[in-house]
Amino acid sequence: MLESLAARRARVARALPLDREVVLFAAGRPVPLPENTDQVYPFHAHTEYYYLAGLECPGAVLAYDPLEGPERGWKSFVPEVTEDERIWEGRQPWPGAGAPLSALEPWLVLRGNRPLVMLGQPLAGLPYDVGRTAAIREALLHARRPKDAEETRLLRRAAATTASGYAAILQHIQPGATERALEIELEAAFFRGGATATGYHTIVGTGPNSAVLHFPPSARAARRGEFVLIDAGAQVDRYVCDVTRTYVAGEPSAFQRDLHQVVLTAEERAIARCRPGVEWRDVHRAAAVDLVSGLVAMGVMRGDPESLVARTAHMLFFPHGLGHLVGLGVRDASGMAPGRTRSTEPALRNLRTDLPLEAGYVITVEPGLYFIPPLLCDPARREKFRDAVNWELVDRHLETGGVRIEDNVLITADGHEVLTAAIPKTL
Ligand SMILES: [Mn+2]
Repeated sequence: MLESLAARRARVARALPLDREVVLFAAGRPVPLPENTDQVYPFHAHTEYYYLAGLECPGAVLAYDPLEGPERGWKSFVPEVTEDERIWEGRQPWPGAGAPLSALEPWLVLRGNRPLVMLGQPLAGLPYDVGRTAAIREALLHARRPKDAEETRLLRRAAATTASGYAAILQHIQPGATERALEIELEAAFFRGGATATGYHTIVGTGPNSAVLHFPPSARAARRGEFVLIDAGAQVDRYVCDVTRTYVAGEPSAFQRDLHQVVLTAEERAIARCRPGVEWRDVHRAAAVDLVSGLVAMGVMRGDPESLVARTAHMLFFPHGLGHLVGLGVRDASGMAPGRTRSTEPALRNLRTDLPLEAGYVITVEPGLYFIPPLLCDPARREKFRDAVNWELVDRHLETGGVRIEDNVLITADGHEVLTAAIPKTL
């Protein structure tokens, strides 16, 4: 076992508020496709298992007994490789991975009268303590937030690979390029650059599609002068970057340049605010004010930016949160600080990430401004924000699409480091 994994297990064991419970972390099993095709969805060991076991092993279980202590209390169980698996998949036993899975039951029987905490993908037919499991899961989520040296190393590799993809795509951003063709070029470069997978489903949106927050690439071709928004990242050994850049196919208009610059300025100012101790909700709110100030300067919105944000008017053009934690998966250990519930402040009610930043966190910073017809053509919103928006100007730009710029930021002891700084973001 990697030294770093042993250290990680001991650190996590100390962070979990355990008494005499027994804890299992189960990897889960492959999920067959609905038809009888002999195929399964790509196997992905449950994050709670993978983080502590480092194995992409179907059916495996990691167990922890707190009465035996943070160093000695861990035991790994892996299924024995079947003859069918050797024949059809060429699978070999996992070297040094642990005891056969059949030894799990006797291990549990020895500890039979103690509460069971079931993390990862629950094992079928094994009753567990639901309340204790929820509490321990929240503590584990929090303990996973600061990235250790090995995780940071993998994230730097994912960032370099992601940068190689974005470098390769630039020459292809031309009028006539389809969203699908751009996706293919980008992902091919990710894989050539060492990616083991894409981090998530690549988003490529041209023209009005650039305002669709999770747009799956289509056969639509970029027309001259349209926005091209790409949100994609490479994955290296389960560690993921999440990057967005917005380009124009051909020459940008003055309006597009202004919109892009407003988002870029808000993004850079938000990154500058990232350091330990800062509340993420405050970084989000300040970015919303920066975005609204830019829209006021462009004549799209009217009024005092602070009060417009307090009235939630920014959500007409910036309807999502400023970012989320990223690392072991695209929304790694995101969410609330322990014990915190959603803010009741109207401008912050949709924030799903609400915690103070700490050294070791890796967080996306991704402001955006979009012309989203379902939001902007809604009569109730038009009435509520009648005075806050130049609706005539908005109507002329309903097909414009949107701009988002996203980087991944490592919080350091005294500030931050942008892991994805090598990817150019000027128009
Ligand atoms: Mn993101």
